[in-house]
Parts: sequence; C-alpha cells; structure tokens
Amino acid sequence: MELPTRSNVKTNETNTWCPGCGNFGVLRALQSALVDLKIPREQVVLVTGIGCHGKIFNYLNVNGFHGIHGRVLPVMTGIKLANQDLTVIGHAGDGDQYDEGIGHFPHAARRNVDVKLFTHDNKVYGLTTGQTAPTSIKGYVSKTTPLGAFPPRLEPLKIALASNASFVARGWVGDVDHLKELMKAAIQHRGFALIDMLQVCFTFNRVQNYQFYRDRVYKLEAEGHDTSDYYAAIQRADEWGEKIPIGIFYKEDRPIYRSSLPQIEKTPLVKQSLKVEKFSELLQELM
Ligand SMILES: Cc1ncc(C[n+]2csc(CCOP(=O)(O)OP(=O)(O)O)c2C)c(N)n1
Ligand code: SF4
Ligand SMILES: [Mg+2]
Repeated sequence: MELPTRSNVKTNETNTWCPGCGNFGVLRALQSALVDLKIPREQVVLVTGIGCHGKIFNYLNVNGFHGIHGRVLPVMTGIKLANQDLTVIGHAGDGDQYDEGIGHFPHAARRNVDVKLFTHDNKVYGLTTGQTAPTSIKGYVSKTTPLGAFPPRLEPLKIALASNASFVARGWVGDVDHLKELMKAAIQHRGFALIDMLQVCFTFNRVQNYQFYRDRVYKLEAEGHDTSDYYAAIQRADEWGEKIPIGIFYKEDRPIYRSSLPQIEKTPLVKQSLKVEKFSELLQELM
C-alpha cells in the first residue's frame, strides 16, 4: 500500500483545461485532501462523468473509472457495494449530474449510499462549448437559449436536502484551502456526501466568474450556522443573490445503505467466494 504524496498523486498527462479554468482549483484541493487524509492510493477510486470535469481522471494517479455521461452515481454505488473498503469519490458536471443523471441523485441521497459526490457546478455545458445547463441562472444567454434561459435554475442543495442527504455542502474554487477541508469532511463522513462546487468556466460563463463569487461568497461557519439544524440548512440553501453561502449546510449520522444488506454488511462482496453450486441451488429454488 502506498500513501499519497504531493508528487505521486499527480500523473504526467498534459493538462488540456483552458488557462484560468476553475477545475485547477478542484484538482489542487483534491490532491491536498488525499495527501492529508493518508488514504493509500490503492484504496481510492475516482469515478468521473463526461465533460471538462471528467478530465480530472487523467490528472490524478489513483484508481479510476471514466464513466458515461450522467452515470457517476450508479457506477460509484456498484463499486462501493462490491468493495466497501474502497473510498469512492465521484466528479460530475452540472449538466452530467443534474441533467442527464438527475434521476440517480435523490435516490443515492435518500439511501445514504456511502459515496462522495463532488459536482463541478460551472452553470454551463463546458466541453460542448457553452450551452445552457440546468443550474444556469435565469436569463443566461447561450447558443441554446439565445433569448435567455427561461425557467428558474435547478437548485442542487435543496434537492439534496429534500432527499434526506446526510451531508450537504457547497465549496468554491477560489478558496482552495476551504474546499480541501470540505472534501476531507465529506470523505470522512459515513454516508452520502454532496459538495456542489462553484467552479468557474473561464471560457464560456462570463457572468458567474471569479469576481462574481469573490463579491458574494461567505462562510457559514463564520456565521455560527448549526449543521444539525435541517430547517436552518434549507433557509441557507435558499440564499442566492448579494450573498452566497459556502460550507457545510447539513450533516447527520444515520445508517448507511449497506447496513440494510446483511449479505455484504460484514464481508465485502469481493471477498466472498462465488460458489457455483450455490448458484445452481438458487436456480432450483426459483424454478
Ligand atoms: C449520453 C450523452 N449525451 C450527451 C453527450 C454530449 N456531452 C458531452 S459533455 C456534455 C456536457 C458537459 O457539461 P457538464 O456536465 O456541465 O460538464 P462540463 O464540461 O461543464 O465540466 C454533453 C452534453 C454525451 N457525451 N453523452
Ligand atoms: S471550457 Fe470552461 S470548464 Fe472547460 S476547460 Fe475551459 S474553462 Fe474549464
Ligand atoms: Mg458544466
């Protein structure tokens, strides 16, 4: 087993993100979080969706699964149920998770599957050159909404809270140290954890840029927010305007999904023998 260090968590791949992309902040925060947490590299699995965010897979030297668009959560769920000893971290895009993959989101949250979902919420489809995403702010002008996005934006934190997610947080890429601490808290949380990351798409989203967030972002912990107060979390999640909160909105300890599955509660599936006779017995029983 090899502990992560600043040099061994990096790969030698050429980075193709645009200069100034907020994804660099996400990458730095995750590298530092892994080094701080000292989880052996062999025990970390990174699952990514399709989009600019998905390229983080190429730059981190841990196990990985670069999945298809919108399917980060089912892949993570399968990996974690097969081998609970692994730390399973998913990086999804706002289009990827909240559009194509939205159906998986409330169910992973309410089941409390022990996986960590970090969404790169740049409020735009980055890789496909700037189309309107579900989290795009009302009025957002792009090739797909030349007259401005008409419906209100989808609000991931409120959906997570309404789905009984046991850890709900928001970070932003302009404060890498704070984002790193959120990532560490999410990884250490036993259960489903969401960090919706305000990630600046420097090339296509000219509205929610670094200055936009710098002027608005404040930290919940600095205002004495109680992370066990569900209704206070909902109120804070509703704030989006002159002030935008970041930090942990809500955190709760409750049984994880695996504890409802006696077959794998104690021994991971990968460590169980797959006896063919047992399979035949089962078939007989079902016939
Ligand atoms: C099933 C499927 N639908 C659509 C696409 C095309 N596609 C690739 S990336 C992308 C959007 C990416 O946006 P987002 O998830 O927000 O990621 P970002 O590039 O902003 O990180 C789309 C629609 C695809 N690859 N697969
Ligand atoms: S298009 Fe946007 S999200 Fe994609 S790499 Fe460039 S700046 Fe980053
Ligand atoms: Mg996006």
